[in-house]
Amino acid sequence: MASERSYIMIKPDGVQRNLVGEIIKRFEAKGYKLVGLKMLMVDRGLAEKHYADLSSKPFFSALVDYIISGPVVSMVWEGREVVKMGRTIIGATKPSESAPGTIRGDFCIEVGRNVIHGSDSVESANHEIGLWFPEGVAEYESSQKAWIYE
Ligand code: RTP
Repeated sequence: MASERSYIMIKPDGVQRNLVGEIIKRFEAKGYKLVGLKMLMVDRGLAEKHYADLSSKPFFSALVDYIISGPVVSMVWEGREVVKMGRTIIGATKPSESAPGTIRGDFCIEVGRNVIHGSDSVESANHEIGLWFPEGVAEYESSQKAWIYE
C-alpha cells in the first residue's frame, strides 16, 4: 500500500525570500520522501481551483493575486502521517499564532504572506496532488526507509 502523501507548496514570497532550500531541508531531515518537485508560474484558473473552498472569503481575490505573483515550488512529500505532521512543521495559518520552530513561526509575520501551503487532510491532499501533478509523481524505494521506520 502506498504511504500517505501531502501537497506542499512554497508560495511566491517563500521563493523570493530564498527559503526553498531551508523548507526542503526541514521535510527531508524529518524523514519524509520527496516524490514530486517542480517550479511554475501559476495561472489564475489553477489558483482559483486550488482555493475554491475560500471563494466566498473577502480575501479570496488578494489570495489568488498573491499566489500568481511569482513562481511557486510545488512538491509532494510522502511518509507516515505526513499530512498532519506536515501541518505541524508548517505551523498555524496566522504567523502571530504559529510557534517558534515552525516554518511560519520562524519566517513570517503576516497571514497574507505566510510562505507555504500544506494540505489539511488526506482527502484534500489527494485532490490537490491530482490538481497540481496530473502527470503523476515518482515511484521509488528509499534506501533510508529501514533507518526511519521500525
Ligand atoms: P494554506 O491552505 O495556504 O496551507 O493555508 P491554511 O490551510 O493554513 O489556511 P486557509 O484558511 O485554508 O487559508 C488559505 C490561505 O489564505 C490566506 N489567508 N488570508 N487575510 C486573511 O485573513 C487570510 N486568511 C487566510 C493565507 O495565505 C492562507 O494560508
